[in-house]
Amino acid sequence: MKKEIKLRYGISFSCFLHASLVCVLLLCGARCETYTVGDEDNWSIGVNYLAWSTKYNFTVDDILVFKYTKGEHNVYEVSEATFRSCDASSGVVAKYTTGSDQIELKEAKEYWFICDISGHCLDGMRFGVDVSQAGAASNTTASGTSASAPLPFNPNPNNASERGTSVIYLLLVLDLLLKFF
Ligand SMILES: *[C@@H]1O[C@H](CO)[C@@H](O)[C@H](O)[C@H]1NC(C)=O
Ligand SMILES: *[C@@H]1O[C@H](CO)[C@@H](O)[C@H](O)[C@H]1NC(C)=O
Ligand SMILES: *[C@@H]1O[C@H](CO)[C@@H](O)[C@H](O)[C@H]1NC(C)=O
Ligand SMILES: *[C@@H]1O[C@H](CO)[C@@H](O)[C@H](O)[C@H]1NC(C)=O
Ligand SMILES: [Cu+2]
Repeated sequence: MKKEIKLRYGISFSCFLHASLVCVLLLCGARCETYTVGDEDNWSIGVNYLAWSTKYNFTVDDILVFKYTKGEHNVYEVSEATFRSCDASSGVVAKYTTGSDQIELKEAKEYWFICDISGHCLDGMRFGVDVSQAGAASNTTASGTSASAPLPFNPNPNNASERGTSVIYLLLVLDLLLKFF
């Protein structure tokens, strides 16, 4: 843990020096979380997604992954009214059908999702998430990590997703290369 913090401060320092695209990517890499909808149950019938959606606090740039067998389900982003009625003849914002749909929560707002396969929405394949601005909700007093950071880099005290961490390592290497060549 200590090593990781040190690494992140190292990165934030080189961020400060470079103020580069790499830096912008790093900020996202450290902050974004990826959530599999339904956790190990994936996106399927017979799961209480309203309960699932209250398990986490979602912030801007988080990613929702819907896993299901292509053709058996789908994912529609819809309006709140369509979420409530389960009638997707109107109010559809976006449709996803690949079976492994990654949806980035880009804005601080409420998002509503349903499955549009006949009957599935009414059977519980629907939920909403209220996405908050990054930083607004996270107020963890982790020992010595957050208080004294003078740089615009906010190390997430919660576990970063594996994806985020590997992005950091990749970009750290990139950043070092940029320094030396
Ligand atoms: C959820 O999806 C993953 C990967 O797509 C798969 O390996 C796993 O078996 C699925 N779980 C269930 C309960 O279907
Ligand atoms: C979400 O945020 C609320 C208040 O901001 C907090 O009480 C709750 O514990 C948080 N939940 C999680 C899973 O972090
Ligand atoms: C964070 O927590 C501290 C005390 O624990 C409190 O004084 C402060 O107002 C909180 N900040 C936010 C943004 O909630
Ligand atoms: C963070 O990850 C470690 C292992 O990578 C795990 O043991 C620990 O429970 C996780 N903590 C939280 C809050 O998820
Ligand atoms: Cu379905």
